Amino acid sequence: MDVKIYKDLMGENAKWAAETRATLAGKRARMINLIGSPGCGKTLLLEKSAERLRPATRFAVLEGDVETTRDAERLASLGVRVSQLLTGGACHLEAKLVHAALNDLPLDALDLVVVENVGNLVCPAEFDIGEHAKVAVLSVTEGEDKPLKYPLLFREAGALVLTKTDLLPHLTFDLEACLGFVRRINPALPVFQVSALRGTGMDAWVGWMRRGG
Ligand SMILES: Nc1nc2c(ncn2[C@@H]2O[C@H](COP(=O)(O)OP(=O)(O)O)[C@@H](O)[C@H]2O)c(=O)[nH]1
Ligand SMILES: [Mg+2]
Repeated sequence: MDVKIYKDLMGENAKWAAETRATLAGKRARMINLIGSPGCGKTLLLEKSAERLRPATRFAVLEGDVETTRDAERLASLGVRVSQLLTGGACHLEAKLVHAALNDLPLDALDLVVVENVGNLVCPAEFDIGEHAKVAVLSVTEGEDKPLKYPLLFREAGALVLTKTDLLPHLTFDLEACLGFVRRINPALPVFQVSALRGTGMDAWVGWMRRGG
């Protein structure tokens, strides 16, 4: 009797993530993977980081989205080298797609590759794309309890960027409670409190980016 085989998709993903790690191993370039909810400020953070990274840090962006090239166009208009990765419905970037886009980059001429993952606090945290570090991006408008409710991302991350801090005076967001929840899940996680809009906290964050996680 024939036996049906169902392929382990995560296993396939792990294989491509390993390929990417092998590609990056011999290079100077580091790769970081920005993960956060839709609208938490990932693209504005990148736009404002780009101004500070240049010209000392040579970088490229891989923009993950379900549909549309809007975010990539925002960055391209600033002169940033950017490729758009469209998942066609999937809620996260898979390692195979990232690997293909990475291979088309001039890696020898880059110090940093930044991936903006599909806006989602859950799925992208489960998928290794061969990055050096995942970065959790959480805006203060989302509520202080999100690290407790979505712990995997905060456990997996190498840094947390807490965005839109300029809005704190208008919100009931409990900053100390949020930081306490984060420490409970990942005590050593570096936290960068930033307002990309106002520029607050950007220098410390961009310093971390330069080191590449
Ligand atoms: N007040 C404020 N708004 C911000 C800040 N960063 C992003 N936004 C706004 O939040 C919305 C979503 O930003 P975007 O970068 O597109 O988020 P993404 O979906 O995570 O890429 C936009 O209206 C931004 O102008 C910030 O630091 N302060
Ligand atoms: Mg975006």
